Amino acid sequence: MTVRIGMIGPGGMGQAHIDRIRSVIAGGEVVAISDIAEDNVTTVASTYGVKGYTDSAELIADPDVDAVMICSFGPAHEADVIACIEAGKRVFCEKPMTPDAQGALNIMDAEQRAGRKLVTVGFMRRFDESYRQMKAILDSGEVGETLIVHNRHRNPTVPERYTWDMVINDTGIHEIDTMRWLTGEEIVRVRVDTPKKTTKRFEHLQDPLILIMHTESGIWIDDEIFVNNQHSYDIQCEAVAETGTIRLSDQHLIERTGTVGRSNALTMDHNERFGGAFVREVQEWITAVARDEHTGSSAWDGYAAACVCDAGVRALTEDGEVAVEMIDKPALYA
Ligand code: ISE
Repeated sequence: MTVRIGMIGPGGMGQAHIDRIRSVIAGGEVVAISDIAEDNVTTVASTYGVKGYTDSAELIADPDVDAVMICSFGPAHEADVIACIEAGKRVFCEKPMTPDAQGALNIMDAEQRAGRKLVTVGFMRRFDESYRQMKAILDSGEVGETLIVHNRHRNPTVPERYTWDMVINDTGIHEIDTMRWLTGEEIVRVRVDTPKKTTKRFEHLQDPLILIMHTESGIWIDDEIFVNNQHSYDIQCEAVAETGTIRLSDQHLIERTGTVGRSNALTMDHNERFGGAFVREVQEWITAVARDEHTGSSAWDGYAAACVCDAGVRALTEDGEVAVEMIDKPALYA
């Protein structure tokens, strides 16, 4: 069976997914797109030869659409995810599922009314080979307990429409989810430290910043988030355990040697750095949809990350630590 996919919000990320589905992923076909920007609907629909809608509700209701991928702007996700659940269609929603916990609670309520898990959240780092190897070593117990994790999340630039809170709920959310997955623990307290600001970008941003997180058992995690470093998409992670330290290696594709010395090619783009992870996650989702099964991160993972984001956004404007508030896990997600 070929899974017929409708995509909401085919911007850069969405079109990268369409290209992957057309070139390297098996078992799926994008048959329709929707976008609130009419000119984008015309361009993307004609580029890929698919149906185009300006109203996402019409795409979700289209009988030719078996399942939906949502790649629109985070604040627009909630209504479309709930509409997919109510239509009984499986939905892959890019991160953040919702920028705040209330929206995520509304999605979990809809899924519980439906009585089954239909939502998969696009936390792609869980599918990255190097993170997976790191987790396998930590889970094996061969280096003892994990004590500390250091992260660095750097982007070349972000556009002016990137609001002050997105540092946490659009960028830091990657480490928030990855740390929950890597340690197998919830994050219970956060703090934000604010270094000297870069002059290279917009005044409305605190850039860089350090997000400090504590897990249930006391693992201490830091995350330097610097979204206007002017040079590269640079993701680093180092776990310090009792008898060993595991670190992602540099992710450059090539190393060049010449008259000016030896240098690495720097990645500028998350689609390049995490290309393999995106392919694996979307392939796994399409395969599961064809079997009418759930796979990947659930709405609970989207909710848990949003709760940490809410605390992190508060910590951006308050001194000291902020506790993460979460409901008990509903039975559907046990
Ligand atoms: C973007 O949405 C992503 O997901 C990137 O991985 C992240 O580095 C960037 O900061 C986000 O805005």
